[in-house]
Amino acid sequence: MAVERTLSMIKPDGVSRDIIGEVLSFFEKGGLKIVAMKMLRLTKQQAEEFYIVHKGKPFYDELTDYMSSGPIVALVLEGEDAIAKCRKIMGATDPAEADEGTIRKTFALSKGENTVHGSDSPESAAREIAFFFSELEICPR
Ligand code: IDP
Ligand code: MG
Repeated sequence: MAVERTLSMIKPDGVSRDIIGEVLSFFEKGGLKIVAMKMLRLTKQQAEEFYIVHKGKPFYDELTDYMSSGPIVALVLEGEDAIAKCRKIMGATDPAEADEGTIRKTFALSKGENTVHGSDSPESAAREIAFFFSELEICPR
């Protein structure tokens, strides 16, 4: 296992329900360190670019409408095996299939409005971190 970085987001349903702090606690208690963080609202075009790998899928338009519907919090998380660890803490995409004690089981409203994002591979993590943050904005600790 190596120290990795991953890109996470608290999606609009998490920000609008004022559970930012609770979601961050899941990551911090799960052994991941927040090394960068910002709140912003994506435009539809930016959401389409971020989720470009899903272009052509039936949920792409709904997803990018939703992700540009309100503010999100973008995070870089760092730790041993951070990519897999973050996804384990989040739980399955569909909250109905997510394990007990995960963020999505606890908070997600639906398969679409599922509270958090986490990168799925080292390649995605590198692309997604660079989408939101410059190296200067990341604070290793
Ligand atoms: P992930 O976020 O668990 O990696 P992906 O398959 O990469 O899941 O899908 C990206 C996002 O697209 C999901 O988190 C969810 O918000 C949305 N999504 C995925 N599948 C569906 C679906 O079948 N209906 C509605 N939204 C979906
Ligand atoms: Mg994904």
